[in-house]
Amino acid sequence: MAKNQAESAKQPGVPAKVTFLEGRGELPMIEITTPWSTAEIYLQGAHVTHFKKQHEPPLLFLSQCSRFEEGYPIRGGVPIIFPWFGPREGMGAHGFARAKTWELKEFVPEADGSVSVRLRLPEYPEAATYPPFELEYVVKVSQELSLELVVTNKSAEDRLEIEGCLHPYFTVDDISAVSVIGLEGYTYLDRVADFARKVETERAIRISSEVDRTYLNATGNVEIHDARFGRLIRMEKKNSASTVLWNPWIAKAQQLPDFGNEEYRNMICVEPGNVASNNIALQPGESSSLQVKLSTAPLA
Ligand code: TA6
Repeated sequence: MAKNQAESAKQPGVPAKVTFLEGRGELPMIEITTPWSTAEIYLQGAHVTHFKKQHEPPLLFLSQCSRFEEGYPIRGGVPIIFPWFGPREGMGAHGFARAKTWELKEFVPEADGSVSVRLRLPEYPEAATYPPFELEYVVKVSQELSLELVVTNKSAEDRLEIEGCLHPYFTVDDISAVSVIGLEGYTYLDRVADFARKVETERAIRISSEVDRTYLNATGNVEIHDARFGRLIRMEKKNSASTVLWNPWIAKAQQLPDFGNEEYRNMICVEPGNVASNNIALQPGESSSLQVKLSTAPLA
């Protein structure tokens, strides 16, 4: 992997570093090192593929079988789902933003040693069926990983209706020792039961089969407790009315060409967004900012 040493943060005494290089599949990638953590962002999809705090397992799961090819979504990390969630006749699932090359607008080494990277989705033909919009993404790397997806309706007269979601794959030691807390009481669409509407009754959700649930009007924060890693992953979110919970389990894992048959054991997706009946409608000039902060702590 050829490394071109690029700018490094010029904050006296703050060893933050931003390097631009060719990542896997020769796709352009940004490598970030802060005093607490490392991260990687591919320009394809503005895709955060790696975040790891020192002395901890990686926060994000990346499939060993992921393809790194232009136009093909990367499997793992944090895919950006926009402007639609789920399958769509004749088009890629989860919208086109994750398969397109984004533009790096700026990176800002902060005085505290963290680094913020701002990216923008350029105009692409696939967006022609929507009113003109601006889509920007800010990734802040520190002891935590903070993500903000901002969509603005640039039309002078048309309403912009979209679904948006951040689709993080979290690394877990073994899914059998994981519980998800914070979704109790919310109504969800159960994709594995033909999108039946159900109410979550579990305070601590355990995974022992395929789970694919869209929790609606679910504005609360979520925790993932990983008993084997002894780690708690906290997801604090703002301006997100939906949370999607997904683990493919055995059969679905075997159907996914870019996902290892056994990898379902080491990942879980908890996805903050605004999807289904929580989709976003913006009047001309309006913006919507989906924000999520991902942090970890020892599991008491
Ligand atoms: O977020 C859950 C989900 O919609 C699942 O149904 C599954 O399809 C997953 O996303 C992955 O989608 P992808 O298009 O990346 O294979």
